[in-house]
Amino acid sequence: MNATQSTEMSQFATDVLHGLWDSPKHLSSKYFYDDEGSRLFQEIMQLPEYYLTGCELEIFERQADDIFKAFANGSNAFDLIELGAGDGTKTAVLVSHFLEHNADISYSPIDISAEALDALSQKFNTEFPALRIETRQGDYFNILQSLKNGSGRRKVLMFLGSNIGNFTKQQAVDFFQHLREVMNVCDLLFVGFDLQKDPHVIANAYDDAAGITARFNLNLLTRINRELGGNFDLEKFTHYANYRPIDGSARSYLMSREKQDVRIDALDRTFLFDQWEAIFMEISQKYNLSMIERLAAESGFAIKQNFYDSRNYYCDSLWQPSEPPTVAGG
Ligand code: AVJ
Repeated sequence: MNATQSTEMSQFATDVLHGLWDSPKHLSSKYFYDDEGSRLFQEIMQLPEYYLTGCELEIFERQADDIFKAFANGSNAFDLIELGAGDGTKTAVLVSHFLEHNADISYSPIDISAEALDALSQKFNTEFPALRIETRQGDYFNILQSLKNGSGRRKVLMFLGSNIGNFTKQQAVDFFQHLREVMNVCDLLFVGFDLQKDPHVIANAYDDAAGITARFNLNLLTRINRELGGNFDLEKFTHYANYRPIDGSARSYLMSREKQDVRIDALDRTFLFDQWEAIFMEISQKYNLSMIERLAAESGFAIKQNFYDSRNYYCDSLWQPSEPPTVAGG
């Protein structure tokens, strides 16, 4: 085990301890993505109920030219930097269009998963042999800091796929303010937001008929069993998701079917569950336009252009810095 893994492990252990000792209990969805979790998320993206991926793909396929013009902003030379790039399938649609139009671009996908990045760079190297691509594995902010005065070229940062949905309001503002700090005034930020819509459509996206989302959530208990020596019995938990139209949040929980004790050796603790006690697992925030505008403004950005799919289910929002960054600590 290398240093990175052991720090990560203790952070995981600390977070699990805190989350299960807390009341109400919670675990963080950022730990969903081990190898099995990443595979299950790929399956989720193929589900008929999970409309998000198709919406963003439609936007990229139909509006690639408008997106290119907005990114280029008069100069077709820029560095594309993608946070949480995953398998890069959707981004490939944009990159392909940009290259066909003789864009002078480089592509830097950043992801926590080395495996995902390997697959991505193989795919991009085959499809786009002339593209300059530099994958970076690890935490967004450490890497971004190093990009700050990188090539001296204009940067277009991308945070796609409604990944922002997993952040609370405050986490989202903090995140975008951090990004603002490493951006120059001419750089751009492109963010994918899932929009508020018929609540049945949203509720079904997080409670699919095939039960893949349930397995995706339960997989975190399997990960705790494997990595922290837990003895969760998956049969004794069931997935529950709901959508609150009042604040636009979809939430998912694992419910304890019965009163039970769960032992986790690495934490040297036993956790008690009441019958039908919940573990809060994930928030997937849905936005409307005024929420997006407010979030941009509070983070030091102005909206340059919004791109919607044909059903108005989803919005890719292009932001430009509106003011000098507020430096943390004064
Ligand atoms: C990867 C955060 C965009 O919240 O829609 C999918 C994760 N969770 N099904 C989302 C997820 C349950 C997904 N994001």
